[in-house]
Amino acid sequence: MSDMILIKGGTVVSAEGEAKADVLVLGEQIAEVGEDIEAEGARVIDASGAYVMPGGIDPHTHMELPFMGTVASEDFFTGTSAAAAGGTTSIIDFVIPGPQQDILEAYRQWRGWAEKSATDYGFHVAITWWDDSVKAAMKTLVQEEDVNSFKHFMAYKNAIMCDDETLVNSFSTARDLGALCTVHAENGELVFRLQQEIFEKGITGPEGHPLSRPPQVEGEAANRAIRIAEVLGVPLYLVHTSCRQALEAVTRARLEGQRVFAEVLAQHLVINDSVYRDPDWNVAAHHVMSPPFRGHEHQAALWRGLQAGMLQTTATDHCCFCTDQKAAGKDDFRAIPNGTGGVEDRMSVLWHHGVRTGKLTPSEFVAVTSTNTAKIFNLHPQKGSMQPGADADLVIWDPEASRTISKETHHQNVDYNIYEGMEVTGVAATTLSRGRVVWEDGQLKTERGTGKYLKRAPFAPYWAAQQRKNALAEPTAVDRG
Ligand code: URQ
Ligand code: ZN
Ligand code: ZN
Repeated sequence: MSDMILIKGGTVVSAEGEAKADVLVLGEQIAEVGEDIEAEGARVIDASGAYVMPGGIDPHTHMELPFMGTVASEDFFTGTSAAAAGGTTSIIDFVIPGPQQDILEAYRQWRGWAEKSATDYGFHVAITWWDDSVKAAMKTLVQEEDVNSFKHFMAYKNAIMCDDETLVNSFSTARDLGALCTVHAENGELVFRLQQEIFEKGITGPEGHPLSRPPQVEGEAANRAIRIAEVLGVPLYLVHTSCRQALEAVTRARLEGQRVFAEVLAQHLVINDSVYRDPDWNVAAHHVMSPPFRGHEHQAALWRGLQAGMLQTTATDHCCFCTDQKAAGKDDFRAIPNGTGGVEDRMSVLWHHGVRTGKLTPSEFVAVTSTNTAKIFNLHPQKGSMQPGADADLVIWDPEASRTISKETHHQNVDYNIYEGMEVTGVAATTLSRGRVVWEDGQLKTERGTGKYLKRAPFAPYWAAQQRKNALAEPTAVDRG
């Protein structure tokens, strides 16, 4: 394989804008972006009529996650390969230690599993319990393992849920280390109570799932996490924001000057809660994820939030459980493993429903699928950038090609697709991962183990210091006038 690739005749799109330009890739990096580049001996890829963009970064996946008594069906090789087929070239997955499990041991476990990845990957590490050893482990992770974000599940009581004491301890430790705190915002106590009440009423099927997790439950937790972060002076990132109430909490905080970021999942934008009323139990169960799919009012709010920059990133929360795994909850919706897939489809779904409807420009598409994530998680400009010197994680995007999403043709290791039958225009024609062609002509060319661990340095101390200063501002003098 040539280690010099010249992508000719395309329109280069970055988060800053777009222009007709060629792109020269040397080895693993972008060497040059400009007009009429010549490079003798290079493999030439014709990109006329196509966009050349940074590969997608999915900041929220769960490959081979042990969860709710089973293990997610997609592993790091199949998952990163499927991602590449859809134009996504990096993922940030989650290390999720069990209650009382040694954090560093869990981290090493996940690093081992991820060695089979075909494209680059990083990790957020979940803080699921607390004592001094956890505090010490957080320091080791930031300073020796280049992890700069920690995850907190405010739901999943009696499993991985964090109470407020753990949140406060972890948030303040993260602040002192220059790390970003991320949260799954749902009030786990309320979910637990509502699940019991709904089940006792005789509602045992998947339709009970959204009833037990109404938007208020997410809004409360989002607001609580935001206010805890405000008092402690630490930047915060909300994963899978799914409803108006959580978005309003984020918007309020951002307008008050707080450093709060929020992610939206492609599936929450385009699939609504009617899926839980599907007469086929399996189809309804396939959509059991948390937070659940919502009504149109929420979807419209999420699109507006994305357009307005209140939601900065898009993700998938790719966490696949096959039909027979979902069947564990046949008689009790509380036992249906929570999770849906879509790592392969995010880019096409967002292009089709976002760019082609005029909600997003191509540059905004790049921002919300790649560059913003790279910036928020300190991967920029190595990732999410078209600058010389950046990793050549690129997608040659055919904006006019169409495909019908289906389990019959997808590359994800799961026996259904939540977007089944959706026709999308805008597809990844060719994908490069650090200069290697991993997807072209409808064929995957990924290799097991070629992905590299993404080191993410901590943030500059002023990030948190500024917020702390704001939070603890000196009281102003009494106005006696
Ligand atoms: O809550 C999550 O992000 C995980 C563990 C996956 N499942 C889900 O329903 N979102
Ligand atoms: Zn979650
Ligand atoms: Zn998740």
